[in-house]
Amino acid sequence: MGILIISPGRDLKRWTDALQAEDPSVPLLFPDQVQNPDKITFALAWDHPSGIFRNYPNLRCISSFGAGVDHLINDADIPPHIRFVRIIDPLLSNDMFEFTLAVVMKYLRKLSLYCRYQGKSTWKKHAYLRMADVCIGVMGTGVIGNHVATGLKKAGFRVCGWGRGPGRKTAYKRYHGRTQLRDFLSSSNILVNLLPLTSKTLGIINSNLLTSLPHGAYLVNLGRGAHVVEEDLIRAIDSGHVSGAHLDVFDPEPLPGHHPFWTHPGIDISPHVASLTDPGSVAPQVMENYYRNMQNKPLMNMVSRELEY
Ligand code: OXD
Repeated sequence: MGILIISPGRDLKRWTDALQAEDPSVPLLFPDQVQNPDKITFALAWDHPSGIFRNYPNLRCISSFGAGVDHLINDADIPPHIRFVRIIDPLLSNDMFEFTLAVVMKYLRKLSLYCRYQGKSTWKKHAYLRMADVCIGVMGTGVIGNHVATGLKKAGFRVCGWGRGPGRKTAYKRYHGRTQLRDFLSSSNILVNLLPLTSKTLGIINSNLLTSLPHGAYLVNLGRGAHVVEEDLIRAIDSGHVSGAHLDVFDPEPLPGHHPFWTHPGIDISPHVASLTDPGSVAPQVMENYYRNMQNKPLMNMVSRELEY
């Protein structure tokens, strides 16, 4: 009975406050407070210690703290009957849109360069790009990617998207499947990665993909660090084929202090902050899934363990 919460290193006060406000009668338990592991049927988890779920023989459902579930999919110790659910939240999608817009505008107007100039008291002007000069390619057109692509289109950009299957009708041109990937890439002056990390997308941003982009293209990685083959990205930027990258996600995180990305002049870094799950906004859906799991009802925002997202 109750929700088992596992997220080492995270300050969980806002989460426990939000869940308690939603339903004060539901006990919230951390692993060291669980007296009877047999009673745990529902967990909320992020970056859990591998193998920890073996301690809860009656666990039936694990909710991710966020949109991504690669941390759950990649734990081979979690038995196949345990269902995974993820967070789908309009605030999470819109925060991702706002962050993407900020990064794209920073790139067009060369703001990173001026920040570097400020450090050296340098007064030097450069030509800039306009919205009309670029087409943004959004790779991954699920709930978040579709919201980002639609928002960028509404803001006045030319936008195209790429996803696994044909999918629904969209406000932007959407490519799908491996056969249309090259056409999508050749249209993308700015490539925004919002794919889930799966066995099929691991290392997808490699030299093959990067050379298919138009000369001078810019990469924005908001998916997962492991989507990128790091040496291939550095080589593509050093050769001038890719003009630079904004990276928000890394493998591992935090990005180690000695990593070449930190000092590369073509790379801007943010610490996995593009879109942070808001506990108050998502507590109702976590609680709803807790009730549904207790009553053996169909869950909200179920993950396909076969598709891995
Ligand atoms: C998520 C994330 O998956 O924060 O929600 O990366």
